[in-house]
Amino acid sequence: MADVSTPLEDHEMTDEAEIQNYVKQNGVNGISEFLKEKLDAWKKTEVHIGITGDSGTGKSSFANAIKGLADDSDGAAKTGVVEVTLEPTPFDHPENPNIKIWDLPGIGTQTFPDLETYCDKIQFDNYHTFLIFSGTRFTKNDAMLAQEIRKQGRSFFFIRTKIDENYRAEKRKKSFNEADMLRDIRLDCLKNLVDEDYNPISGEDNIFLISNHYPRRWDFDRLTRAILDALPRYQRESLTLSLNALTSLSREILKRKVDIFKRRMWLVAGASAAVALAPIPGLSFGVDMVLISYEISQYLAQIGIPKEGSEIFDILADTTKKQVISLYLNFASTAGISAILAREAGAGIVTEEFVRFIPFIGSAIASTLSFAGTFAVLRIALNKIEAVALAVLEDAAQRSVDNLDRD
Ligand SMILES: Nc1nc2c(ncn2[C@@H]2O[C@H](COP(=O)(O)OP(=O)(O)O)[C@@H](O)[C@H]2O)c(=O)[nH]1
Ligand SMILES: [Mg+2]
Repeated sequence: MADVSTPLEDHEMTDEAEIQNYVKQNGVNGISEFLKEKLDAWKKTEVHIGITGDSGTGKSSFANAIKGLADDSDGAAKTGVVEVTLEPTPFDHPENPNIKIWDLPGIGTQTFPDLETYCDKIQFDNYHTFLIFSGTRFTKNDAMLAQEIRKQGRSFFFIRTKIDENYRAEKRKKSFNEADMLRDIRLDCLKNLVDEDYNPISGEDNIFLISNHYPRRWDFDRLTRAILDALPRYQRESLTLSLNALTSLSREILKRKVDIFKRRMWLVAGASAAVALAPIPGLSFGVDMVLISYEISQYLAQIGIPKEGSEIFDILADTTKKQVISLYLNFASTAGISAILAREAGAGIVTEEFVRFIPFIGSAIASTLSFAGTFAVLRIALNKIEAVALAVLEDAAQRSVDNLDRD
């Protein structure tokens, strides 16, 4: 496994600073390749998340849920099988093999006589963050483990699963109040999470009450965001783009995806302008159309616009379906994209807006029509795709069958 303890400074250096350095040393020679490499960085970044907890607490189910997989779909982890994990075992992400959620042995397992043996086995350094699972309440062991993780300078979260079961049981009572129920569960969870001096190990906010079967409810979305926030930058981007916003119907995740694409737009524009390709018909300047199409195809795929004929597409309202179809028509082919670019160029692309990038990649690139044109077409594409994605989310929310409240 790769060492995940690479110095954070590397990860946190801004693209701007890095590219400025590159241009200082090499001029704009090879800048296109350099920028493209940066664009692909998220795909090559490994993310390692360790999940620990006893058998039956919902670890496998969670690994499926966060990837947006049904328990019985291809590539999903087996759930409901009583197995004692003795070796860290990865649940792979079906689309992004670099995202690894690790099924770690539970600390309560007989084979680990003490914490030290357990820690030797786990090797905390190999993970970016830890999720400690319980289906009931946390134990002294969980508390010790969290302290050890903290000592190793890693973050952890406590996850209490199966909230739907509590909900179902409690709902039958006349005095039922959901907020009270959640508060009681939370307080109960906190009880054992204290150190030897009875100081709390975790704040209430670090306990997440979730249901793997109803990820649109309770803390599932908040947990997903908390995990993202605990990761270094490239890992965060990689996991963000690999998540399915529809799983938790999360506008927040959707927005985060869009923001990542917005922030890198100028890298694409830079790489596109750096290659002096023959102009496309109707345009007075050259762009790297292959790169532009590729980037827009990433928007469509990673933001999660459903394909025609897919299960999600079928539940959409007719107006949304039309929007989706027109998106693919306009943005999934170089012909469609060229047409938009030509139209924009006709409307008079302004380059002044982009002088702010001159300090980073120089005016030879940032003040060209190629740069501005690429930027303009990407911005149009992303705005449209975001708007349609919101409509899809809206439809999915309305049509989502939540049978929890039916009976
Ligand atoms: N009601 C409910 N059942 C769950 C939840 N998470 C997991 N389960 C069920 O609990 C059982 C054990 O889950 P599994 O994911 O295999 O647990 P693991 O042993 O920790 O990997 C399975 O039957 C799951 O369907 C949940 O949030 N709610
Ligand atoms: Mg399992």
